[in-house]
Amino acid sequence: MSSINKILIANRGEIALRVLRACKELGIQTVAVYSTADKDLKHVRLADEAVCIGPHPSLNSYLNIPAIISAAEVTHADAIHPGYGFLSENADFAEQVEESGFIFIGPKAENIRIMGNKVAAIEAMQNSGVPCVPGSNGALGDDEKNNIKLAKSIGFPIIIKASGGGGGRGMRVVGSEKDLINAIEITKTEALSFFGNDEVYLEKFLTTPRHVEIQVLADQHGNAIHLGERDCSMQRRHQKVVEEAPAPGISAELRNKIGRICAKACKQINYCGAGTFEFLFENGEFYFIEMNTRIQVEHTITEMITGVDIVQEQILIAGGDPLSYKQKDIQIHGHAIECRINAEDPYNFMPSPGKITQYHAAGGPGVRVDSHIYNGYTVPSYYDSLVGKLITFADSRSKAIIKMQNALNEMVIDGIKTNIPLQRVIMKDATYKKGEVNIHYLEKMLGENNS
Ligand code: MV4
Repeated sequence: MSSINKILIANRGEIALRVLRACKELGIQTVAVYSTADKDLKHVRLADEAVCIGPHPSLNSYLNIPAIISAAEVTHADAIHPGYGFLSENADFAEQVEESGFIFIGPKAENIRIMGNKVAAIEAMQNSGVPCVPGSNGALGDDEKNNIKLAKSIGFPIIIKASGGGGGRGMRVVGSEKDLINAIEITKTEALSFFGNDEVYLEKFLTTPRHVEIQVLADQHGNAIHLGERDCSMQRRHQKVVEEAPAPGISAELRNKIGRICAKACKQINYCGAGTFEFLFENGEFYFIEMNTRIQVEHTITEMITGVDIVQEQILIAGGDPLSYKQKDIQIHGHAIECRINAEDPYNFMPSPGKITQYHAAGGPGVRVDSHIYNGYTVPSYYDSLVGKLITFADSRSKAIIKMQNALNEMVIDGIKTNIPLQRVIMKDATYKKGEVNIHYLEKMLGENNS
């Protein structure tokens, strides 16, 4: 039985509500923490206790480690769930949570630290048999001749990435030898100022990949399973817009092959909790790029096709329970799509905070809405613009798309602008319907084509 009786939720918005619901279903008491701008959040009202941890700037509240740990102390919480963003992949936070006598709902600090350093992450994965992009296999040295030789042997175009980066920050594509040395120098200088670490590495640049990621779960007893893949190629400026599971065109055989490799890698590095292996997928091959050590926004679609409550599993694992499922218990059924609903202008993407005057959520069989908004709620301007996730589930991809078209038409959010009109366009798009979208598709469709 789990040693967790009370969880502090160190996040806000829809994911805080998602974690709160998981706690309630497990019979676990909840503590909400909130900034002064967030006293009206839905999960704050539903939590057993709520503690204001500071003013609206994230640095003074949701990123304020002493304030969060103090809130856990005064409420006698047993564990802290970090959600996504904020402190969720901060190894120092995970360490301080544990040193203060609380359970961090996530992997050990050491694993978070390794995955935060992309050179170390790739090295660990390569040693565990995960396929990686051909590249420098480590940080670049100072020898210019060596670096040119290396790039030529990989073949242009190549991409230079900062070891401290990730999620699209600190990268530079180089098309030919003449630009290489200068690009390395600029990327190093930027990396030092952005991440405090000037380590950079080099990879073959894949020109038209899809973004396909594998969800894993691992417990403290050496068990690890995979829950299949998600396709997250529909993105703009490294912000995912639509995700789906399973990925179009990936066979059960290919899924099981890459999934087993990921689960085995988890065991080899003593990984624990939920995790995501991010791959680029091109010409039928997977290339590892990064691992995320947190619950992700798009975990919902994997839940729909597997029936596994990933947040509940995170909590049970952190409490010391073994995984509730063996690999053979995991079956993939049907198809799920998630449309992210953002408070933003659907044409120029400017944030659109403000008061929601009318809210009617879509519904019906196979429709899931994960959102914290309600009639009269004011979306603050200080945080990211995600106000909800609309998820549909059906027995085929084409039926899930039709369900999503109808659900988007049913959804009413008045008083602010949302990207629902853009999502309606995407769901009618012929290339999307064919399942032939790569990571550049949406920006091209929008006429932006900037990368
Ligand atoms: C790449 C790549 C092409 N080739 N690496 C961007 C985010 C970060 N996770 C890694 N990224 C990329 N790495 C190689 N060797 C193209 C991207 C990339 C991308 C990846 C996933 C989703 C969206 C993207 C958008 C632009 C570039």
